[in-house]
Amino acid sequence: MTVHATHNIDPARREFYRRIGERNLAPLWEVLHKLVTATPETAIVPHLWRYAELKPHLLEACELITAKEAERRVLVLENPALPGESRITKSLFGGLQIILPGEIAAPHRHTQAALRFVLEGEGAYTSVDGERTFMRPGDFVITPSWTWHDHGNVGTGPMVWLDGLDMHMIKLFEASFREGSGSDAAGRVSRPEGDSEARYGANLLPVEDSYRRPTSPVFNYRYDRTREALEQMRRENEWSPWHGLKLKYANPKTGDYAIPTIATFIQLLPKGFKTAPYRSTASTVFVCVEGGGKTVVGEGEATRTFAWGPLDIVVVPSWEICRHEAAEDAVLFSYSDQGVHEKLGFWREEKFDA
Ligand code: 1HN
Repeated sequence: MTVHATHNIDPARREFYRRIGERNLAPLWEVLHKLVTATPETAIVPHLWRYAELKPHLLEACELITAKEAERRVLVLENPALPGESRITKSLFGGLQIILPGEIAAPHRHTQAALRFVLEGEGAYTSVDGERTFMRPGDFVITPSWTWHDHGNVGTGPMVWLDGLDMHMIKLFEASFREGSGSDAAGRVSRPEGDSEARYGANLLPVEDSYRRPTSPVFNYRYDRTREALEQMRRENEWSPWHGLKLKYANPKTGDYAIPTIATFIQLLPKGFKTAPYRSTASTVFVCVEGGGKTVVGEGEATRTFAWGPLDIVVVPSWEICRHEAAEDAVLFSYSDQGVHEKLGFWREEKFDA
């Protein structure tokens, strides 16, 4: 959209703009307030994907293309305001991947870091950097930037997970690299299952440690342990008015988010809990892991309400006021670009009274 109010522009100025345009120059004063807005302007809209509506299409995709042919059989969650751009938020990718028994998704690596949040099924593994982990529903698994990874399903039913990637940050900086499985190193299992959990997942860290990535060395944050932590903590009754009981998935070496570019959280809202209105600069994707409730986004005429149940996915844009209500005990997983906002110093949040 061009914002030049040409009918108001003095002809001398218009003529000047035309001439400087030929030199690839333009007047900032015509666009300054469009560029530097008083508050965030979001290109995306809030949206809900109901798992029950998605699942049949995932199964249909299985009949139309093999995992081998697709490389990754993923249905992209497209923000309705940005069709064709493979964006769930401006900066993040979201998609649902399905893998059938006996299938493998061949090794590859890319600069984009990825998370998997397991929705359904069992018997599939992912291997990252030479170590396998079998995934179960609710597990949060990470693939650091430029690590070889592949998936396989040795179980008896389909397995579905959510893929979240820092895709559009990498694209913004034009720093995308990808490598296929031609290399010998690709997908070779070099460490026993459970190795990283033993080294880094027991509140212990090796004194002599060669691990140097900024991403967490723990690559499967298992749901049984996560759920147990929430259940134990709820007894202390320390509910945040804005978040209920909310924990971040942390890198045990640094205390940072598990993936530096993607902030990830798990939160418990007990039955009947209503969070106080809240907004932040991070556009956020929520997944209902258990229970049910609703999310109210926006203000006044533009208010939208999304009722969710297990495995439904809701996206909330930057700076839109948001609150949740739990109709029953609810567990929400979420991911956003908050970690980048914080590291670069432009993170903002606003907490309202209930
Ligand atoms: C990817 O490599 C995976 O490895 C999943 O499972 C989703 C979406 C965009 C680009 C690469 C995977 C992806 C992806």
